Amino acid sequence: MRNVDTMPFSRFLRQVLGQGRDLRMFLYNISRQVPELLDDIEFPQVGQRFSRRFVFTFFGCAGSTTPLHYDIDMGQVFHTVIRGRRRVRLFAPDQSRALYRHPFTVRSYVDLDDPDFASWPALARARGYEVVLEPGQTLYMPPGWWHEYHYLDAGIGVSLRAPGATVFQHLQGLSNLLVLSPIDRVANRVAGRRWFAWKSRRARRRAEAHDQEKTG
Ligand SMILES: O=C(O)CCC(=O)C(=O)O
Repeated sequence: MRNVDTMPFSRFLRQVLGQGRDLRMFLYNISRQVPELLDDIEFPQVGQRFSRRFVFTFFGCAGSTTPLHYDIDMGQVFHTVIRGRRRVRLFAPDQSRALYRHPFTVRSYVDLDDPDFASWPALARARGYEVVLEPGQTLYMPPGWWHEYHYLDAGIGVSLRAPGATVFQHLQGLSNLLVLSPIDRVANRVAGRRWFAWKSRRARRRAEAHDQEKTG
């Protein structure tokens, strides 16, 4: 999440889209940064209360990957590709243990391209979907759905967000943002690698327990 360079937006676009420089920008909120662009967006009438305050855009060169996670606020997301194809892998929330979710986070660190089933045996049982999105296509991601994006071309995407569909999802989002994530941030600062290793071990134990429950 750290800033690696600072430059005018136009130069960023030229370098990433034109010259293939390996720079990425995620969660660039155009409502805050370039609010006039909101006039170019037609919010679809599909019965959702779309946020106009959080309209996130995503930029990356060919080969960029947004690692496997689900959105911390448990919102509903409509992701539209503006430019470039991207491959998306999706898993339902009930796959969290098979994906070895790290506690206190919404992240998984399994490698889906080169899965190491000796280290992550439960991963063999994970069931998901894979789709290639073309420019102009929109993917709906319900709250808590895991997603990994891989840019097949240099590209731009934009995500419209609506609140979670149930009270439970709202509460989960608040708890993620106000309780779990701050604990994780502090523990990262204090214990760094040891904290990461503890989360990995805990994720493994949960996956094993889940496997045992399944196999009786
Ligand atoms: O386009 C990307 O790189 C990631 C998109 C994403 O994670 C989202 O819309 O929530």
